Parts: sequence; C-alpha cells; structure tokens
Amino acid sequence: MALQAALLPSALSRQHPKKGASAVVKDTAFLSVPQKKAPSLCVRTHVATPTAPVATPGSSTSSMDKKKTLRQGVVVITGASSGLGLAAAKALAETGKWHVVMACRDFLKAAKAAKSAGMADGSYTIMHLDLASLDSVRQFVAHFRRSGMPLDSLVCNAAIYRPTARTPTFTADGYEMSVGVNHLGHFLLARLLLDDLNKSDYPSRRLIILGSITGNTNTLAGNVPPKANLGDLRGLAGGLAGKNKNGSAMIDGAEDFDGAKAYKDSKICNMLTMQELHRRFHEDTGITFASLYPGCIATTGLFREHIPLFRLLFPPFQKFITKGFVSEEESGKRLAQVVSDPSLTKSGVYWSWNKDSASFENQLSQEASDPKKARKLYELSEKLVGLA
Ligand code: LMG
Ligand code: NDP
Ligand code: PMR
Repeated sequence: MALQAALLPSALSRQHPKKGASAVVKDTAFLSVPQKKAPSLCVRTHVATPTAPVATPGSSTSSMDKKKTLRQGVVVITGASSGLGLAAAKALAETGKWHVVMACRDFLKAAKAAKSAGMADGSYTIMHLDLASLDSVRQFVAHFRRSGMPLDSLVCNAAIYRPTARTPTFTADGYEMSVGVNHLGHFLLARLLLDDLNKSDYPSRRLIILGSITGNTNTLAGNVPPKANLGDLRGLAGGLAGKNKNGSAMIDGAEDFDGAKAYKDSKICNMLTMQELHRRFHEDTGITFASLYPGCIATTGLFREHIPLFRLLFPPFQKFITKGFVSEEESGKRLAQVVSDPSLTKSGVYWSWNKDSASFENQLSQEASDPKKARKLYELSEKLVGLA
C-alpha cells in the first residue's frame, strides 16, 4: 500500500468524490471550463469550449424546471488520422456529445482525413503528437493543458507495424520503434494525463489502450508465428538497444530483430499496462481502464509496410475464411462504445465483440494477464520514459 501511495502522481492521491471521502469538485468548477488561447500547434475547429452541465432553455424561469444535461465530453484519440482512430473520432463527433482531440503526428494528413471523413467543423481539434519522441509527448500534454479543455477520456490508439523488417529502427530517444511508439510513448502520455482525467468532473472518465488478438496466445491468431513473448523483459531492461548499443532491440532480449514479433510484444505491453493502471489507480480515482480487440480491420494503414500480395489477400482471407473481418466504420463504432457507452464502465476489462457485434469481456492469455509481469513492465517503462 505504502509503495502504491509513493507511486501515485501527486494529484491522484486525493479521493475522488465518488468515493465519498472528500467532495473536492466544487459547483463552480463544474460549471465553468477555463478557456485560453489555442496554442500554435493546435488547430481548433470550433469556437465554444465544451460546456459544463447546462440548463436546457425553457419557457419557465423557475430553476426547478431546468433540466440538467450532460456537458459535451472531451476525448483525446491518438493516431486519429486514419483507420480505427479516424472512424472512432467520426463516430464520437457525430453524436454531438463529444469533442474529439485528434492527437496526430502528421498535421496536414489529419486535417485532410477529418474533412474527407465528413467531420463537422467545430466537432474536433487537431493537435500535434509524435509518439516516437518523448519530448513531443510532453509538449502535447503542455499544449493540451494550455487549451483549457477538460480531459474526460483518453484513447491510446496509434500504432505502427513493421511486418517485414529484419533490422530495427529507433525513436528519438533511441528505443526500438514499434515498442517505442505503441507502448512507451503511450505509457508516458497515459501517466501524464492521468492527472487531467482525475481532475475532470465528467461522470465516467476512461483511459483506453488498444490491444489485439495477435498478442494473445490463447487464440488461433495468436499462434501464427512469430508468437508474442516478453520473456523476462531483459531486452527492455537493457533499454531496447537505445543507450546500450550492444543491447537487444527485442523485449525478450533476442539477438535477432523481428518486426512482426515486436508489434505483437508491444500489444501485450498495452494490455498489461491497462491492467496495471487499473490495479494502481482505479480504486482511488474512479477512472475506468479498458482495453479491446476491435476485430480484424484488414483494410487499414496498419498493413502499409506489408508486401503487396499480403495487402491484396488479407482482407478476403479475413472476410471469407476466418470471418474475423470488420470494417473501419464498424470498428469505429466499437471503440466509440468503449469510450462512451454507459454500460461499459467496468474497469480492468479487455473487450471483444461477437458476430452480432455485441460486446463481451474477453479472456487474455496467461502472459497478457500476468500481474508480476505487468508490474515489472510498468516499473521498467517508468525508468525508460524518465518518470522514475
Ligand atoms: C510471418 O509469416 C512473416 O514471416 C512475418 O514477416 C510477418 O509478416 C508475420 O504475423 C505476421 O507473418 C507468417 C506466415 C507463417 O503466415 C503466412 O502468411 C502464411 C500464409 C500462408 C497462406 C495459407 C493459406 C491460407 C489459405 C487462404 C488463401 C487466401 C488468403 C491468404 C491470405 C494470407 C494472409 C495471411 O504462418 C504459418 O506458419 C502458417 C501456419 C500458421 C498456423 C498457426 C496455427 C497454429 C495453431 C495452433 C493451435 C493453438 C491452439 C490455440 C487454442 C486456442 C483455442 C481457443
Ligand atoms: P492505422 O495505421 O490506420 O492507424 C494508426 C495511426 O497511428 C495512424 O493515424 C498513424 O499516423 C498513427 N501513428 C503511427 N505512428 C505514430 C507516431 N509516431 N505518433 C503518432 N501517431 C502515430 O492502423 P489501425 O487503425 O489499424 O490501428 C489502430 C489501432 O488498432 C492500433 O493500436 C492497432 O494495434 C489496433 N488494432 C488494429 C487491428 C487491425 O486489424 N487493423 C486489430 C487489432 C488492433 P499516420 O496517419 O500519420 O500514419
Ligand atoms: Mg491473422 C482465426 C482467426 C484469425 C484472426 C481473427 C486473425 C486476426 N488472424 C487469424 C488467423 C490467421 N492469421 C491464420 C490462420 C493465419 C495463417 C494463414 C494468419 C496469418 C496472419 C498474418 C500473416 N494474420 C495476420 C498476419 C499479419 O501480418 C497480421 C499481424 O499479425 O499483425 C501483427 C495478422 C492479423 N491476423 C488477425 C489480426 C487482427 C491481424 C492484424 C494485426 C493486429 O493488429 O493484431
């Protein structure tokens, strides 16, 4: 317990009002959202900051007659410039209940993507975030805070997949790229933004990290070689070849680099991180931590580095043979559900969907649910991103 308390970011050690101990969220904070000038690296497409619960205008002057409605929520989605992230951004923005902050590395691409997806001006804000640089992650957090928007939901969605790579590439901080972007960049982002989520007065605050079936060896898909396996994390402990040039770029310390395995390993990290965050912070903050497998979205940019024959055959293979295929639009709705469906508030869960697109709590593989590994991963990751 003492160790847990020591690990809590300062502002997180306070009790959330839901827990009853100290109702720190005052009415005034609830009703006014600070609005500051938009920072230079952020294109804001709306004028009004999402407002706090407002009284619906009515003819009566009696405050008793005024119905309270929920203010618009603010959700940050990383990698919202294509695929699942874009589809979820669109689905959420279209409800009018959410303002979407699209946290993207390629500003212009994101702007074009939002326009061509038909997202309404005013329903989203684009902010620069390159997860391949821990500096960029910190800058994003600073920019977001300066925007004055509250944070009600965070979706760690961005990812890269280098299926044919036999040699590693590295992030600005020198970590192997797949794990650096998919796990370490998100790990720092999530840890920093926990404070902001905790300050939000929104009724259900959520932190969502994308997982996948291919990181789970209790499935057929997870048994297609190369299989995910973090081993004893010795490669990660050694800095993923970052500062230790003789170290391994693979988490398990393997000598040879394998891009497909590095991606699957990074997905195990994502699923373990969600569970460790749940164990450390859910009870004290009331924040919901969740992961999901949205289905096989075989048409997204994730497979851009795969050989052309794979890209041609993979969608029909998934559609007609495995039947695991899901369209970008459908997957976007699934992710949007995890962000905002009032029935999906359970924390520590890995969501999946059945053929009728009904959500259910899925089982993670033994490795992807190992609490000792999750804790070790968390502690090593804190060191690598400069939090410990
Ligand atoms: C690697 O190859 C690449 O080397 C690597 O670079 C990277 O791309 C990686 O995962 C990505 O893949 C994997 C390779 C080897 O798989 C293939 O791509 C082979 C394709 C061969 C095509 C098979 C014919 C299928 C017919 C379909 C025709 C139309 C569409 C084809 C589209 C192709 C898209 C893939 O994979 C193999 O070795 C093949 C054997 C894999 C089977 C694994 C199954 C193991 C089952 C073990 C059971 C475990 C029990 C689990 C229990 C769960 C219970 C719930
Ligand atoms: P896409 O490639 O379409 O989307 C990935 C997004 O991540 C893009 O917007 C991309 O930006 C962004 N991104 C990549 N690198 C960085 C970086 N350094 N900094 C910031 N953003 C970055 O893939 P999907 O939509 O398929 O994948 C989304 C998520 O879904 C991933 O977490 C993936 O693991 C998961 N998933 C996907 C499945 C699938 O079948 N496709 C199945 C299971 C899980 P840009 O547009 O600039 O390239
Ligand atoms: Mg897979 C049985 C169902 C099933 C499902 C749901 C997926 C999902 N895959 C399945 C089966 C198979 N795949 C089989 C039997 C094979 C061998 C022919 C196979 C192959 C395969 C390859 C080569 N599959 C792949 C690849 C990739 O390169 C993708 C990958 O592993 O990326 C890491 C992939 C995927 N299969 C999936 C899903 C969701 C992927 C996308 C990657 C992800 O995000 O996890």
